[in-house]
Amino acid sequence: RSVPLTRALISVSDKTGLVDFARALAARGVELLSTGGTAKALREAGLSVRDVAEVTGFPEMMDGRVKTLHPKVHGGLLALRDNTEHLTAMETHGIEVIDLLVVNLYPFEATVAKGAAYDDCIENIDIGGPAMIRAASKNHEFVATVVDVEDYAAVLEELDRNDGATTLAFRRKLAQIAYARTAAYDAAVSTWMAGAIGEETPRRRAFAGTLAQSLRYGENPHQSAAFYLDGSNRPGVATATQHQGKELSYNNINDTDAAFELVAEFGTGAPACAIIKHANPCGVATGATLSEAYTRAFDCDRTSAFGGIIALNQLLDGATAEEIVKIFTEVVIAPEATDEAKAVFAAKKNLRLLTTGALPDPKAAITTFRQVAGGFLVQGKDNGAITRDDLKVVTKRAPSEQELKDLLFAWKVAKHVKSNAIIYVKDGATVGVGAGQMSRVDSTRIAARKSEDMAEAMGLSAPLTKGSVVASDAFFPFADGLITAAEAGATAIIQPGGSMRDQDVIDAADERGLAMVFTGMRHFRH
Ligand code: 93A
Repeated sequence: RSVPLTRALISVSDKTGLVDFARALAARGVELLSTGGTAKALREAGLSVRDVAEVTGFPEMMDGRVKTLHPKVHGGLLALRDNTEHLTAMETHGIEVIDLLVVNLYPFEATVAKGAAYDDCIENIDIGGPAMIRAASKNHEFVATVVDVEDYAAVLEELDRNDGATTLAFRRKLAQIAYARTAAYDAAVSTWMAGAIGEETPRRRAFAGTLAQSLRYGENPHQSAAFYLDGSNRPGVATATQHQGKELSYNNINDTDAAFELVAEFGTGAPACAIIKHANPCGVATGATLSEAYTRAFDCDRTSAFGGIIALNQLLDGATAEEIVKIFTEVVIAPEATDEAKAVFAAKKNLRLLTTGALPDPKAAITTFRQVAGGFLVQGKDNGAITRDDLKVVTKRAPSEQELKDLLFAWKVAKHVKSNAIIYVKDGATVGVGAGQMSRVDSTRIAARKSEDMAEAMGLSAPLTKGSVVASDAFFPFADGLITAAEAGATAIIQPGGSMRDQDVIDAADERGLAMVFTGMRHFRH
């Protein structure tokens, strides 16, 4: 049914577009009711408004904690206008109907994002706003609810189309949006609290985010997609500044995240670079300079690096930018970039440059989720990390100092490669990556073969796997994977251990003079 719009209650924290919208409503003969700050803004713009305090007969009190929590407000929002009992109650208690509710909530998410103190966050939990939104939306049979500045124009169009009334279909659509907002709001409160009290557990949590961007499409052009912020304000692709290039796609965002999370493992110490294709690294390296780190990462697999996504762990300088633009790259993400680097990139219109101000903390407690048919799988992010003290040497030969360094490097990378993951590393650079195979021995072979291809392309006398070390994200179930790695020239292995056949694998290593360490921790990634 159509409901003529006679009275609107407007109570908004974000006053963007408020005056124009209210003026347009007033011009259509709508009476305006408002809370303190909103009423003040409207009066200053020359509009006539009734204070909610006048309607309720109670002043706003307790620092505004109690403004609209009153039967005269909630009765006006909830009353069924075709129910005689409801109508009698309205008459008895002097309750007037409200046909339109316009509310946007205390900026809780923004308050958390700017790192406000606990008490400040608590004070920004809106109570009266969500209560009204939920009440008005429940009663969408009669009441329209607007929670988003973006919908003001649609309300005016609706009124113009329907002779100053709203239709049920329109009110239903608004109610659906309104409940998404209150659900997201409470989820943000719960998520913040979990962090604030150190209870970052995937159990008993709610999930929601705020829409950052509608994406043109998803993984494929026939899939619709959007990008949401989780409110944590964690440095990364979600909060980055884009300096140039067209809009990021769904796949770009996914790959950029994978690249940046990987390079963040290296902190801000030695310059490091990760190049990602289809969410897997095709080259990761450290170097004396950032430019060297990039070229060494590139040299791991020059073929795959084409059209890749590059993450850097420190200030992107002009020299590195010069190297990067030699081939086509989709996205570069770094904490900062110099003006020279930006100038070099400016000539490459399709290249997106993102800066974040900082690296994400790889140890942060974060909850991840993925959808399965009929549900969600939820888990804490893999923030497991080991040091050399955690390693158990299981072979006759212990790794040399250089091997140890490379083993730990390879292990960091392994965490970011889809299982089954096999990573060959030499002198702080990957020289072969085997990812996402259903058998571990295949990953071992593929990584070695790619390294042979690179050696041929670069005119080297031997593949770089010769004299390398190898990481395996989970244990070798049989000795064949280790034997393949040894044949490719690997001299040391890092793996979790824990297979029934560990002894076979250790024996195969000893026979070939390999050093092997167990981490006791695995890094499956699916
Ligand atoms: O503190 S509250 O939870 N108590 C209330 O009764 C209440 N009613 C509306 N906050 C309340 N609001 C919120 O005030 C609205 O959701 C809106 O965000 C804000 C508008 O206040 P003002 O008009 O004074 O700027």
